[in-house]
Amino acid sequence: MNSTNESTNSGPVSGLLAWAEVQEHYDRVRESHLRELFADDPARVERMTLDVVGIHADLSKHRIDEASLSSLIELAEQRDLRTRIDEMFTGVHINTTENRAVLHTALRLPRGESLIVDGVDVAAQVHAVLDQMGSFADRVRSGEWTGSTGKPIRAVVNIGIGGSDLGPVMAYRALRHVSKRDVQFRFVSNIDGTDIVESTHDLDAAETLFIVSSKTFTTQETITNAESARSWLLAQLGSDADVAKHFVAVSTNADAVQSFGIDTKNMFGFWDWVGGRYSMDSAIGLSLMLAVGPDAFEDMLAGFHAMDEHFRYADFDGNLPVLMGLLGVWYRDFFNYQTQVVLPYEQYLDRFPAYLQQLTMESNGKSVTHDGTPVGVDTSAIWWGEPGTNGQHSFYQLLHQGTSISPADFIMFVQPVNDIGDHHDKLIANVLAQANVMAFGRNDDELRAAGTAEDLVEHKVMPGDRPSTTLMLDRLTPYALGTLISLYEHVVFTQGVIWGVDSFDQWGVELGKAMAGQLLPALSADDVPDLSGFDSSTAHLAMRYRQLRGR
Ligand code: G6Q
Repeated sequence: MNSTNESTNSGPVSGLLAWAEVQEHYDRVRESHLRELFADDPARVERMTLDVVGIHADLSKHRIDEASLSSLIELAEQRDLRTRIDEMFTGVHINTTENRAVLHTALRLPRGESLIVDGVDVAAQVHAVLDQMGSFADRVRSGEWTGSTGKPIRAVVNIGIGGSDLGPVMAYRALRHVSKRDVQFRFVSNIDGTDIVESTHDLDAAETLFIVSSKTFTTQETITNAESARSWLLAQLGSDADVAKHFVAVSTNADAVQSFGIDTKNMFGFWDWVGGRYSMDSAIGLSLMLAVGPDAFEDMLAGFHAMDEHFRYADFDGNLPVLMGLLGVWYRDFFNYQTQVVLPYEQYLDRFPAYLQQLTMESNGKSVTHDGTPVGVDTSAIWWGEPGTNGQHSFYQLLHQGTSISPADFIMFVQPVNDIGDHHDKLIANVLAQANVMAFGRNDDELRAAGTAEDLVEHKVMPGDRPSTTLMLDRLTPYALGTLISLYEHVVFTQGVIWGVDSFDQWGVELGKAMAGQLLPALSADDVPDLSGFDSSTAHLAMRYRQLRGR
């Protein structure tokens, strides 16, 4: 093997000496069931539990021992993770294919701190926009800002997609319990006309504010939805209505905002060093701030920042994002587990798995390293999930007895937001039970001892040895939410560094967009289009569509 001890983040990770050592540990540890790992090490839970900025993280139910975990940490050292972290936090252009800094951590620097990047104090810029957002949010929330007829705003509709939608809608849903309940919040993303129609059909335009959220302000879905929103508004309020009272923009593209007809004084800016999927705590979170208010938004930023500091400075052996990131590599590349499931036992986090799907898979669903050579090992797992306990009545069967193994992240809160009856104790009993059964299962001897009919024993065997992390937090506050999101951002970062990929580009989504752009005129043209440039299947489907639409 072409092994080297040198620190490097380019080229295949499998060439590192530490990779071979991790492989050796895997060959050993794979033979031990979690039952044995627990039996052999009475101090295991204590040793493998971390308390990090309000998150009590139990990593003991992982198929790993001390020596193998140390080899993974050595891998991170050899991949120079520490330097890469410093580079991210200080504004080095680590998004190499787009030649950009990656500074979402600057979005949550405390007021008064400064961070000079390329000669500019980006922290001061961030706080200037936060102040602009805060005073706008106060005006809307107090009723001082009114629509064109003088009515206060009772509905806020965020129009955006991908990174300009998933974060805001996830966080809004997570923090509904601290939101302004007399204002409705809606999120429109899909180009499917149903989305904008269903999101506006019961609203009074005179009381509605649209936030058009788009970093580029060129995204087809968002601009199309924004145009339809404007038509809907004018249809209700008359063509001479003051549209500026009902539309604000969040963007980096002032020219495009202006040409859409939105007053740039009602535009909230951010910067090219904020990636879409890392932008929910920038001005892209304006809808969230309108919902929860500037103070709660600031609390959330403080949570983000606390986790940032932990990630930046904690030793790797006590660094939660690093350890969770390395465990992901361990399972993906050595155990060959292909998916990772996220199971929040908190209804308010119902969109958290969807949010994480973009964060993880758009970041690390890559096949080449920074220098364009093949990664050579498997990269991002497929992430998925649903809130508990709903999933227990559907796909958990596969988690427990299926032939594919999905490591799970269980997320739970000690204090219920809605403390009614014994709902919460029942919820917690379920999450603890599921993690227990995944790890330890039931073997045939135990089933027989419990009197199970012989012909059902094999059906009821629960193999166990299915790993999970349990994250226990006190209560779902804005601060706690910030820590959780930041945790996963840095898990993704850690894994991207190990694999040597650019976690901040997304070239894989471009070709489909370009192809849709080429097909659109062919679908709507009056004359029979020339589809000879397309494959016969696409051409056939396009022609059938035209025919059935009477074209
Ligand atoms: C995120 C991606 C992508 C992006 C959307 C919306 O990292 O780049 O999901 O956020 O395509 O882009 P705009 O904000 O430019 O409309």
